[in-house]
Amino acid sequence: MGDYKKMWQDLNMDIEKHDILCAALPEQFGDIYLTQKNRPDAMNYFNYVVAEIHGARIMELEKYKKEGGSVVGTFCVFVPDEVILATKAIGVGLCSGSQFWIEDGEKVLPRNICPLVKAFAGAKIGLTCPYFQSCDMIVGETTCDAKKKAWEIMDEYMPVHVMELPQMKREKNIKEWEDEIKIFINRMEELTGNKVTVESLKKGIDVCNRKRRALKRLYDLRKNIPSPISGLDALLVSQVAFSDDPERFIEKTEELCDELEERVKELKPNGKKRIMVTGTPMALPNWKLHSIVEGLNAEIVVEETCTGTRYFENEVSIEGDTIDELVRNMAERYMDINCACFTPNEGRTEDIVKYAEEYNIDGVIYYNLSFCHTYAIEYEKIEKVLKEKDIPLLKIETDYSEEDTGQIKTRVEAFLEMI
Ligand code: BJ8
Repeated sequence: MGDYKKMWQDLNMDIEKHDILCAALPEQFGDIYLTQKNRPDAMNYFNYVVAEIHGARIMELEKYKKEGGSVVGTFCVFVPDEVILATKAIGVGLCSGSQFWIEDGEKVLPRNICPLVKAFAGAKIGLTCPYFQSCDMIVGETTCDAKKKAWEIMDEYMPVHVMELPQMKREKNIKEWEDEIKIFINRMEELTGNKVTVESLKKGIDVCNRKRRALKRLYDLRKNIPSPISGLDALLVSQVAFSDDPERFIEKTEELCDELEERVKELKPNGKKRIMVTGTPMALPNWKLHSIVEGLNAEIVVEETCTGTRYFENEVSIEGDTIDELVRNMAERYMDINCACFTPNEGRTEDIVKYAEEYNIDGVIYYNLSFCHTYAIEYEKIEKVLKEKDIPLLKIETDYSEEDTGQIKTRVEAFLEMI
């Protein structure tokens, strides 16, 4: 990474503390990613993004802001990127995937809540994340209790806009989400000074749809036996999708897929067990489960998570001549996401069963971040259905620390032997 000290100082960061994080990440990335054999050449771009994660991309954001642009941070796949793009703002998904931020997060939040929430709070409070420092506003949502209450704390540190996500999927709820999108449009217009028009919204929808298509193409390639890309690499691509420039991301992901298409022609069976991961998201730099599983005789070929299929499945229809019609299209697409915060949430079970077949999987690992109650409770339903279908299932509940790595490895090893 280049020398960005001056930029970080201008962003009012805690340089000393941030240096500790900067020193640890390359080693972690090197050990997990660069030791993989026979990686696609096109992954070099994604390696570069990680190497420059707190540097080059932040420079772009800062340059954009100097030119009068706005940057907003998001935490959930329900926040409609289309609106952010339509107001000419840059949206960045704020990573909350490191143990590094937990200590600071616990200064303002109880210890017994999900690490993702503690990490994002810690990243802001400890002044160790340049993305937070670059953001003019963050956009929260009322998904789980931990997030819902954390916005009130975050509000003391920076402007926060909270979208009220309905927790059922009736027609009335879809209409409520339409209203929330409209309120969000107003707030984004106020923040940026740019009016949303039918044309700008259609443009935003088009970019997001093309991004979804690129990710879907990558995932479809993983259906090959064996997959032409490791689960670790595919996860990295998904994680980068949240913060990279969308057009550049689409181009680089399509390049990667072109290369993988060539690879598919040469593939030979590798005897590895094909695993689906389902559950809570894995924000950058959370590579814990993937590195454990792929360190054994297995490959992860699909993630039914928000850093996986839930991010890109289903497109927003571009049909319509008014903002109201386009907002309705968006509400319909977003309300089709099967997050465990909904009741009931049958769609998720159906998705898991469908993917198990499509990706030809041998077993499912249910990944549950500690203290995420909605996903923990939903486990039972999914277990029941997978049992009926005779699909092996292993539940792993964990946080970002390394303390249980050995124990998880032993459990995954036993699971792989069993299937
Ligand atoms: S749509 S999964 S990104 S809310 S923060 S719910 S892990 S206790 S992230 Fe999520 Fe949107 Fe749903 Fe997806 Fe649990 Fe933690 Fe809450 Fe979490």
